[in-house]
Amino acid sequence: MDTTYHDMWSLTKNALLSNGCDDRNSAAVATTVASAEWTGSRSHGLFRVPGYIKSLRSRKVDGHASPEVTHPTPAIVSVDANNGFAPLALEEGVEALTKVVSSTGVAALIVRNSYHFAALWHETFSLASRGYAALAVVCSTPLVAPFGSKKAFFGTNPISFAFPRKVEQPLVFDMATSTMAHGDVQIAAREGRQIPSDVGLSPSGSSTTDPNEVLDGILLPFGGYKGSLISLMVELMAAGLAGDNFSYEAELGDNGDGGPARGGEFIVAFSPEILAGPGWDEHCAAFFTEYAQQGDTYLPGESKRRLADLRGTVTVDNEIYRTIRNLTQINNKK
Ligand code: NDP
Ligand code: PYC
Repeated sequence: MDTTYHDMWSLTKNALLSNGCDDRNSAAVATTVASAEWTGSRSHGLFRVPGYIKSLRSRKVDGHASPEVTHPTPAIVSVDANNGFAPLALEEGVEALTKVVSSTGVAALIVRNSYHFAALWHETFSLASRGYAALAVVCSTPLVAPFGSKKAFFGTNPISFAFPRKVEQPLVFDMATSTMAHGDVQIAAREGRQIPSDVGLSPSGSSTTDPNEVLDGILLPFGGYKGSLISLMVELMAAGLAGDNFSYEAELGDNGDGGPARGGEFIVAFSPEILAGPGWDEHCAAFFTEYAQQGDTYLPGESKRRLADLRGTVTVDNEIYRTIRNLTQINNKK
């Protein structure tokens, strides 16, 4: 079916509100979900709403959590999400980080005690739209076998990087460090599609194109040992440096409700104006021009242009839409 940004936002917000989430948290999650679906990130759009609701119903997540922002040093912003969903903590953290990095040139944001089920580009894109380069990482629960192993140990550990441009809209990329995001494998299974043979292994450790076998087995890191090392780095930044759960620790403490896992997020922001000095934009613009001339290259972030105009519709999965509406109605009848 076709639907609008505002309809997806209200659908998500009402579903969360009717399952015990307060207004601020529901609105922050609804913005994350609707923006993802609107810009084509199906694996982290409406598809995730039933999981958010499961974690409210199991009382794993506090839908009324109020994040606390502190500044351990002038260049560090620390946000305790207080057992809430990540989006509200990130909204407040990014606001504080923006103020800090404008004078320090480099600044870090650590979010702790949060439940993360989202795409990361939201926060890096927001920083780059205000003139700062940004790198964000998060880990989750064991889904991916490190290179040399056949046992899930890493999360799908995404990295997002965004870079500002004065005239054009920012460059932003956001990618799982597994060959395919777990959400996309789940969607392929639901739609009865095969997946490439390098995405994962079956429970017996053999190569397969059946997404259900990969969901029962393991995912593989992209790019062999090199991707595996980047995933290792994500664990160390998002858990080791943020002082929160590694993916394996998140699983040990999880109640298995199918919702997001508890953990942290680590973001570093950079001011090109302070680091590179005046003229950084023209210098980088020339680089992007050269990049575009190298062949059939693509500068990631084009999909985010849709956020500038929320008119029109997108096509969403009927079943997911109905499921979310039912999760709202069932609870309203209680
Ligand atoms: P994709 O493989 O769909 O895309 C990865 C990136 O590559 C995008 O930024 C995309 O840009 C860019 N890109 C695509 N094609 C090209 C090309 N030809 N040249 C250059 N760049 C290209 O992402 P994933 O499926 O790996 O991840 C999807 C989402 O899942 C991410 O938002 C991620 O944050 C989220 N995720 C969240 C997790 C969590 O624990 N919270 C875990 C894992 C993933 P563009 O957007 O412009 O198309
Ligand atoms: O799609 O890989 C994924 C994922 C894991 C946790 C949240 N999203």
